Amino acid sequence: MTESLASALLDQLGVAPGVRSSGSLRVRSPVDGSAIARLQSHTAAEAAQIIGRSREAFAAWRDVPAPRRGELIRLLGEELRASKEPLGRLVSVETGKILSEGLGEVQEMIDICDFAVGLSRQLYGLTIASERPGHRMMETWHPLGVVGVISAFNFPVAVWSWNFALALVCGNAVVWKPSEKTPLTALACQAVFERAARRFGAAPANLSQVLVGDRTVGEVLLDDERVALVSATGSTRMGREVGPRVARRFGRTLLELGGNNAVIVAPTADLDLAVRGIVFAAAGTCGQRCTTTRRLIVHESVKAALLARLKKAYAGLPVGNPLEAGVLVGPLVDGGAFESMQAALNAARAEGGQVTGGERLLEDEFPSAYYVRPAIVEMGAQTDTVRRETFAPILYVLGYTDFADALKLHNDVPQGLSSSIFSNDIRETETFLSARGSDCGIANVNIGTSGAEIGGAFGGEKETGGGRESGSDAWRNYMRRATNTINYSRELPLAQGVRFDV
Ligand code: UN1
Repeated sequence: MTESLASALLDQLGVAPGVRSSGSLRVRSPVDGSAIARLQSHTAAEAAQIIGRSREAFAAWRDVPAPRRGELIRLLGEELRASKEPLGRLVSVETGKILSEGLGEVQEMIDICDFAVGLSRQLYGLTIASERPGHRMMETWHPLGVVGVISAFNFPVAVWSWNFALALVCGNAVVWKPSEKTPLTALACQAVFERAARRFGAAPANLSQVLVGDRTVGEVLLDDERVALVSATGSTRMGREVGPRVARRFGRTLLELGGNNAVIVAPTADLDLAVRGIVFAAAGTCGQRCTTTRRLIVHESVKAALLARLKKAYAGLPVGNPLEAGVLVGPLVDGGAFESMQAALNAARAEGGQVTGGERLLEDEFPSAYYVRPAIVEMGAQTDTVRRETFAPILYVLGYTDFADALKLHNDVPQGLSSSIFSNDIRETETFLSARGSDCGIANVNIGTSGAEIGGAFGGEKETGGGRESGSDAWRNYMRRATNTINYSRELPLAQGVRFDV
């Protein structure tokens, strides 16, 4: 069933049938575990050729004025609007997220295109006062060259688009290595982009290329000196390898790694909002967002009431085929994810945790897919298991009485992506947002940890990797800064008053 659906969607999106039916890389849908395509992986030698072609594309593209480059991204936004429905559906088939979230992901792509179009006229540098008479200083921003994008299965297209739209208006060419779990949506994006490029007319060939395969092809991007920036989204384990390896050749990296995001619920919290915010962020997307809420730090005075409501909401969550209306929680991506979830739950039990939910569901209907009841785990302390990111719907619950302790617990994990507080006490909320509050890259008040808008910079601290993508001034990651000093006088004074008369 999913195979024919995937096939119809790929046809509609313009991906040629030939490329999806031969080769040894088998793509499975988490919806029912069935194989939906077979792709040919690139070899390392082919990857190197792809990088070479990207470099040539860059050499032509950097000469195109940035607002013209923006026009290509404007057309990409139009093509994405036209393809939103099939692409969103394909995202659901390939990742298992519910259709509304699949469509939301495409909307996120459209939004970043709009943002990048505006940006294409705003790649500003500063003008700086020179200490020398008859001199002027300024900054100019230039493209980097080839940008390698390594993306994860859970946001298979949005994260690429954050990188791609900005990288292109900044004048770069992009080589994209999608997760081997989700290469079909990548091929679809490539087809959509090619339609935009044809309408644009004058775009150099190979501005966008997709590398298909497992980590061995991705590794070519890490080691090839022609790749100026590697933007990688995935696990901390992956980032630990990518960062030093690219740094060894002085390449740049932009890392978006694991999160272990917490919500603090204070005594003054609006519990109606908190319940809705927490359930979406903790159980939505089957716990497979890097921004998923994994820890709940709740004041003892409201803990029992909040837990009762959360357990009730969890028990009633419609778990099932993500393409069906009314379903709110789809499957885990695969059996490996299911095993990691069970291992974490067992470890938490051994540490004294009380687990509600977490069991496999719908096994009869979908023997090769992994549906679960999202889990709530009441913990007596923030143990090693709680401090680890498990990419599954597990919400660890910890109590607190003193706000300072809540903050300490909050920050006492290795990751630092997203965070939020539900409170109507301005002292608490402002403290949470202050320098001694949340140590994360994203800190929210009275909304959950996930579902960030594209306008802000997205990313986090500590083991999350420090990168910032998407909105605000994240575009600077895709450019290099040159400082220029221009002498319009007939003298040659030296800076710092140095005399060197020849
Ligand atoms: C991710 O999970 O890798 O903030 C990205 C969010 C989405 C992006 C998540 N806009 O949850």
